[in-house]
Amino acid sequence: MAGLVELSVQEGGIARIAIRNPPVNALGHSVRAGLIEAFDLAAADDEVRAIVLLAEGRTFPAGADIKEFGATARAPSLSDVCTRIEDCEKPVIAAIHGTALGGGLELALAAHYRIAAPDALVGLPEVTLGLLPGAGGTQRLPRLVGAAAALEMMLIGRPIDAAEASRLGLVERVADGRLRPAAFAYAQDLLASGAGPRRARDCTDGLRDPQGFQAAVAEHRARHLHSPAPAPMKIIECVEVAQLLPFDGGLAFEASAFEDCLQSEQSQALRHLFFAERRAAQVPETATAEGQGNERVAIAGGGELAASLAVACLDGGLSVILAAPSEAGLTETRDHVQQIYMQLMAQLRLPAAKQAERMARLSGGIGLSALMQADYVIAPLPHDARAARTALIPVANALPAETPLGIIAPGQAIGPLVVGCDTPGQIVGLRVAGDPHLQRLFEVVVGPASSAATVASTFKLLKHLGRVAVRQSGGRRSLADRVSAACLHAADFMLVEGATPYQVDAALVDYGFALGPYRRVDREGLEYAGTGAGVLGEALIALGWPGEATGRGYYSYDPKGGAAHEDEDTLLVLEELRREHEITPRAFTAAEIVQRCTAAMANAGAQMIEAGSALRPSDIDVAMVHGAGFPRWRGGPMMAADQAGLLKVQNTLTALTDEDPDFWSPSPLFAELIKNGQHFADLN
Ligand code: T1G
Repeated sequence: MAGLVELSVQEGGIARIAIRNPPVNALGHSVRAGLIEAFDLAAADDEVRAIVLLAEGRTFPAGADIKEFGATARAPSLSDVCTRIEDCEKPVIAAIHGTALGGGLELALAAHYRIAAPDALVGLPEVTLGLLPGAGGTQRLPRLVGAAAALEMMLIGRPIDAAEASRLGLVERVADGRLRPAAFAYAQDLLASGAGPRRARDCTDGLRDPQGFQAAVAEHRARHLHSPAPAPMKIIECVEVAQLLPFDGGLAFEASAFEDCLQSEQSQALRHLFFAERRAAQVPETATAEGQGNERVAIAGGGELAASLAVACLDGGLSVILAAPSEAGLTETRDHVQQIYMQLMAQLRLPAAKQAERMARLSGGIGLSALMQADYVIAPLPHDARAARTALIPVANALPAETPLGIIAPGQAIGPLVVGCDTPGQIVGLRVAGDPHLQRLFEVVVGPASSAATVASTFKLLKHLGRVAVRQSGGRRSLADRVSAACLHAADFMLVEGATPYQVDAALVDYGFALGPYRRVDREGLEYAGTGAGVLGEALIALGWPGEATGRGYYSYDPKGGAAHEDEDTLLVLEELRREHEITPRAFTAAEIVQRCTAAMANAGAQMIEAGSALRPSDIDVAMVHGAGFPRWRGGPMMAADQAGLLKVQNTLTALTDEDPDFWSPSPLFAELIKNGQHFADLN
């Protein structure tokens, strides 16, 4: 059993089968083989009368080993293991703690009985990976809990707690003390009562109401008709089959559906992002420095951004000190924090008791002295470079040299900002698109002088806050904004050549973006594009275009979301540019719009890899998915380029180079990877 699965027989003839595969007891091949061996031995041992299946460490298995997907599947499959467990002639009790997810919950469903720790969570999140529960979950779960609850769990993928699982009949007991003694006591009770194996495959509780079952299937089918990934509809089909076919027929159907999902580009993209989000935290600095503790975070300054940062830290369980310049500022910021929590409570996303507990961890002070006790200081700075330096220097120079200082200075490079600070090594930049308490992505801007300790402490803090942190260096704007600006630039060229902003937006929304680039400019102003956004943007700005001042886009959408209409100045500039470049306007297909915009984004990403602004292509993907609405099931611009084929993307860029060599010339990285038969993924 290679040590990953241990079998021992306790007093009373109860076998203990324990999985030990840190960090999350993923059900990789060795674990699966070990489980088959352990159950064979336990079944053959006459001394054994019942079996308790449990896991060491932080959690009952959190799923199949996602790293194995994409490689050749190796027997025994997890479905085989589940069948082996369910077929056991002796009662099998699964003792669930931590987060029993995916294949981990399926393993527990194959057991005959389930007992959970009070704080355990169980769930089937496969759909978030573009997959479906492929180890019998789509057949066993509906038999236990019915179609409605089963579909809810599998299509949303969100775990439920032990109490909810017990209410649904998914677990038979919730331990009221320590899990293991309770599990063995449960096994004794079952033996004493003469209870034998109770197999989910034979359970009909969830199939008792055929009409209700079919209605739930029909309702979810209608809801997921246009899902871009195959998994949701496949899950619905598997659940439908659970009612229509014998169990083994359903298992076979599920296996085939699982394989279809596994091979889909959407699942490959979603699995890529799962690891990309975790890989982003692997930065050179954490190899040489240990981040320091971050129990107390101080926010220097006041206002809504400071309040949102405070909420993000309070939600992460930290103590927060608001260091405002004045009593009035402190009161205002504190009120903002209160308003945010009131809003979250109104949305039923936060119980009142939790809000009170968090507010109790919020304190405040006036001036720099309030910062001195903090383990980490965050300082939002003014947008103007001079004002930013004026605000930064006293804060930085008042702090102890080893206190990490994360500054938020949109549109400004870190290097020039820290000139005049006594210890620039303690400073990094933070970039967050939107409200920090709602945004998962933080970009960590490493300045030329930023120390490894400061960077490591920043990544440690952001991990503690459950954020996705991506390292970047150089440049005045975030990785996401730079790639988004390239998309807008590519779109501008097409406007000059005859496309309309609506066609561009519609094509990219159809591709999967939440907003097209022009709608986004209209809503956010050129903030994310900045000057040099594109030939049209530059021409418009040169004409003193009002949009730059009013934050309005090249043309304005009806604020109520109705039809858009072009602005006169936009049309005039377009005519002028067409005359100047002797362009005859032509129509563009949606496919061509997407091809050009995605090629421009991949090229911008490649250039940032080459320049060392970003560590790896998957960091660009994470930044774009979380920071710019790139469709998650496409994996990000670099993954999309790999799936489209790098030679094809390079050819798109080359064909456009005459239009503007500076913008369209393909990064040499394309030729290098193509020559070696590699992909961007090989650089991750
Ligand atoms: N496979 C492989 N590695 C995994 C893993 C998994 N299932 N889950 C986590 N890891 C690694 C992760 O990459 C990281 O590695 C480390 O464990 C800690 O994870 C057949 C098909 C369990 C809630 O989708 O949701 O079962 O970066 O940083 O924040 O039907 O991990 O340290 O090298 O996320 O405390 C279904 C995925 C799989 C659950 C813990 N299961 N995992 O969160 O730690 S498909 C899932 C999570 C399946 C079957 C189907 C979270 C977590 P490293 P972490 P965390």
